Amino acid sequence: MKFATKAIHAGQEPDSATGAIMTPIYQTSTYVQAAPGKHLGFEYSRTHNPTRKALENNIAALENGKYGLCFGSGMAAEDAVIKLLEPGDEVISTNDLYGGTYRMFTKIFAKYGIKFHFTPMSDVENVKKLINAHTRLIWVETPTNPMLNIIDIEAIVSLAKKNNIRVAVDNTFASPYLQLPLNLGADIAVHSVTKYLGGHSDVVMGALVCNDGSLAEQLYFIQNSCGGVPSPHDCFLVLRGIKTLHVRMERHCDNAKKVAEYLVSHPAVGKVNYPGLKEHPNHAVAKKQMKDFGGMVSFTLKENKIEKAVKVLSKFKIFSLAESLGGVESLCGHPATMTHASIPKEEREKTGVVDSLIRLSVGIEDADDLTDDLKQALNQ
Ligand code: P1T
Repeated sequence: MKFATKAIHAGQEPDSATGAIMTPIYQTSTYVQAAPGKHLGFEYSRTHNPTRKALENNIAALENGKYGLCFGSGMAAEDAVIKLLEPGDEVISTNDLYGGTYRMFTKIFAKYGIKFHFTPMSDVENVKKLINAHTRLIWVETPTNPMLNIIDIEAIVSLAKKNNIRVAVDNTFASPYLQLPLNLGADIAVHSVTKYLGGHSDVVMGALVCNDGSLAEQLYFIQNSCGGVPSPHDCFLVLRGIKTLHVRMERHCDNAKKVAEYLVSHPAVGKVNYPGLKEHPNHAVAKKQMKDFGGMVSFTLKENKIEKAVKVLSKFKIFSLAESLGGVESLCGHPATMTHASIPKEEREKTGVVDSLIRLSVGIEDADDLTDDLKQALNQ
C-alpha cells in the first residue's frame, strides 16, 4: 500500500458492531471479563485501548515499522526510550535539538547515572570520537530544531551498527511522509505527534515505532508500567488528522520554500536556515534522505538584537506567536526565550540559537498572504 492509502486506512476497519467508518472513541477505562483472564484482548486502558491500538498500527504503517506505541506527549515517548538504559550507560546526542529534550536528558536522566554527550552530528566524525564501551544509544534529531541542520541517518546508522549501538531518530520535523528513519536502518522512530501527525494544534501526544520484537516488548513494558499513555479521544483526533497528512505536508513544503526564498531576498534578514535552499550546507543529504524539505524555516536578523526580533514577532498578523509547530496555521517563535530557553546561553549560541533567531512553522494558508505578512513585519 502506498503512503496516502495507508494514511487513510492503515490500522482501521469499519466498526464490527455498527459499520461506523470512523474508529469509535472507546472512552472506557476497563473491559468486562467473562471469567478471570477470559476477555476479548483488552483488560485495562493503560495497557490497551482499541482507539489507541488503531492509531498505533496506523503510525507504525506510516513509518514502515512493525510496532507502534503512543504516549501522552512527545516527551513521554522520549522518556520511554531513555528508560531502556541503565546507570553507567552513555548517550551521544545531537547538540542542536528541541530544548525540552535537552532539559530531560540533562536535568532528569543525568541524575540517574546516564551520561549524555552533545555534539554537532552533521559531521559523523564528531560522533565517532565520542563512542566508547559504555555507549548504548545515539540520539538523532533531523531536521534539527530550530537550526534545520540535516544529519545523515545512514552514515550514523553505519557507525552505530559497527559498534552495536542503537539509533533513535526524532522524526518530528520531517514526518513519515518526508523521511523514513527505519528504512534507513534506525532502530526507533520518535515523534511529537502534537506536530505534523496531529496537524491541527489540538492534541499533545507522542509516538515510537520500531521493527525489533524484543525492543518493542521492552517499550510496551515501559509504556504499561510507567503509564504515560494518551486518551482515546486524543487518539481519535490524531487518526482523523493523519488522514490528510500527505496533502498537508505537500502544501507545507511548497509554502515553506516560498517563504525561505522571500526571506533570502529581504535586506533586513541575516541567515536563512532551510534545507531546501541550494546554499544550505546539508542540502545534498536532505535531498538524499527526504522526499521534500519540510515546513520549518528559521532566520536571523542582520541586527542581532533581541529587541529587533521581539519587534518583528509582535508585528505579524497571520503568523501567530506561539510555541509548537506542524499545525495548519502558521506560527512564529523566538527559540532563545521560548522553546530553547532551557538550554544555557553559551550552549545554545554554539549551535546558532542567537538572540535574533526567529523560527517559523509555515502553515498551509495562501503563500502570498504569508510572504505579505513577512514583508509588513520586516519592513517596520
Ligand atoms: O511537546 P511534546 O509533544 O511533548 O514533544 C516534544 C518534542 C519532541 N521533539 C521535537 C523535535 C519537538 O519539537 C518537540 C516539541 N517542540 C515544541 C513544542 C516546539 O515548539 O519546538
